[in-house]
Amino acid sequence: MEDESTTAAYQRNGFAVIPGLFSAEELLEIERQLEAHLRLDLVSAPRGDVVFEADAERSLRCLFRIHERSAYFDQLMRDSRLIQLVQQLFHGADVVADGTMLIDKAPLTKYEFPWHQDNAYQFWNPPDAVAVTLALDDSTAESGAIVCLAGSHRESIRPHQPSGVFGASRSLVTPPNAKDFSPVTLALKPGDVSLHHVNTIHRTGPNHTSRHRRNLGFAYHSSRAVCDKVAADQYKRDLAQFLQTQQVPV
Ligand SMILES: O=C(O)CCC(=O)C(=O)O
Repeated sequence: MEDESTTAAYQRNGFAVIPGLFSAEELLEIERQLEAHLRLDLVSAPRGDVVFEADAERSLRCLFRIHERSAYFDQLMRDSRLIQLVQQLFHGADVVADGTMLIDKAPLTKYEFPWHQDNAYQFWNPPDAVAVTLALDDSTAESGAIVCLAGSHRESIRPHQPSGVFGASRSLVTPPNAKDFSPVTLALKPGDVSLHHVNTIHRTGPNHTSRHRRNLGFAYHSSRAVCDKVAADQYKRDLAQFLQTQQVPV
């Protein structure tokens, strides 16, 4: 695996793309496992872990903490290629795998995940943590790919507020100034993987295409990073309270 340039790109920009990390054959197996898992999990997952679209189709938007209910996806999160990749970003520190989620932007869905930094709700200190995204479909500017602001991972965490978008917990109070950073669309093909630093400012746009845009997301932190439990617990309480006041499509 050629990782020197991945690490360099990640350190410079706060994100990187690794094309073709998973083969077509592996993707077929992931799809098979996902289909079987969804059949069961969509009826039994805890209320906060599943978000549906509010339209007539009621298609799935997000499924969180899949690794807690699926041995297969727990293993996938620990795939040696993913762990090695992340370990290099952490300069050899041990990698702790935190979770697996699925984000499915259904055809022609208009919502955005507004600009945010993942550490606004993960609270790692130091911010040695990374989100890994495995594309199951084509992720393009038209289908709502992740857009990262190059170099923004060197920023500290900016003020955030509830995003108002189901599935996206927090967003920046003030959108970033377009002149400060270059936005880069992480275009992915099925089997490609992207990495973004937990402080990188990023968003996703609507899906203007007639096809699904599904991403499997994996979260990791380094053994050097400590979670601010007080902030994390407060965040969980705020989120639960916020969800109670909303008409969450279930
Ligand atoms: O994959 C997506 O659509 C959401 C990605 C995202 O915002 C995140 O990983 O924090």
